[in-house]
Amino acid sequence: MVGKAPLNPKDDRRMSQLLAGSPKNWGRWGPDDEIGALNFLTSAEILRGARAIRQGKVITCGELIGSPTGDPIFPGRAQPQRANTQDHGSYQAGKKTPLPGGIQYADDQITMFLQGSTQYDALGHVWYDDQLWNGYPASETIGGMKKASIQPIAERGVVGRGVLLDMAAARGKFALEKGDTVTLDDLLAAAKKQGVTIEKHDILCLRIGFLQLLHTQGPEKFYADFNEPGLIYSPELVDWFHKMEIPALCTDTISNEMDFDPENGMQVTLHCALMRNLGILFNEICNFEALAKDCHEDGQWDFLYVGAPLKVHQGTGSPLNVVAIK
Ligand code: UVW
Repeated sequence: MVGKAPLNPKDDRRMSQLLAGSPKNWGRWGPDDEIGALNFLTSAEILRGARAIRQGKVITCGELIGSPTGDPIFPGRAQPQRANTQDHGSYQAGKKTPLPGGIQYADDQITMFLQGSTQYDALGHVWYDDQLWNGYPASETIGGMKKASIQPIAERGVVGRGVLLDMAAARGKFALEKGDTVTLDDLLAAAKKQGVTIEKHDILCLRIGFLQLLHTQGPEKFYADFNEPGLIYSPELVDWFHKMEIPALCTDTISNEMDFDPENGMQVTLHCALMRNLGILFNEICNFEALAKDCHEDGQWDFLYVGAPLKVHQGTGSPLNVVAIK
């Protein structure tokens, strides 16, 4: 547990040591569960979310795929590549024959990482100690995720009451920048400032604003010393997510958290504490610009959140376009 002997930076079991006393939802929904905290989103919770529809507004929160200024992408992953395989030019060049009736059509294909745009991580996407969500062995990931893949989440769909907190605005900024941390106190203070109550089983959406800087700063500056601003690990934060039974954490950053913990230097600690241990769904690379603007204007920070990832067999994640309905 934290606060005991300092963690040795060369020790491969540091995450295990840090999270030794951290809460786990393993087994809570049986030995075969693959959707984790989405189990909290019962019919009653979906109806509670539907009660946030008060104006008939629909706002989508997906990032543009194939943006002319580059897509936000975790370092080491390639940009999505979309290319036409045929179009009007193919017919003009005589490479394609129109269909009977003189019909022509355009086709294209895309090569991208399943985590390469607005997306959900499958619960088995990140692990330590050779165990995934619910205790499945890490060997289940080899060649395709046999356990805790995105498919069961896609079959279920993700619907509930969403609440947006504009963490950048709460700090008087357009966007949080590298080095800016977000703690539990920051979350609660932002909610208070916005006049919104985070209720048990809410889908928590955080606007950090950082990804907008990719388009204004350019990729070189944006990716230099890559360490996104955002949530940082604390036992209190993890306990709060656990107690509030939060089904999903959604942000407009690539990792949903500060990549490297400022105290211990470990990477993606919250993927381990929240996703792997509590089964909380991670929705990353959202674009909350339009939603935040609308919430600032009308003062309504809750909405029905709808997310439908693709049913990718054995996928480690899936792109999706999140829909917020007010
Ligand atoms: C990793 O955590 C490695 O990736 P992502 O931020 O896409 O979940």
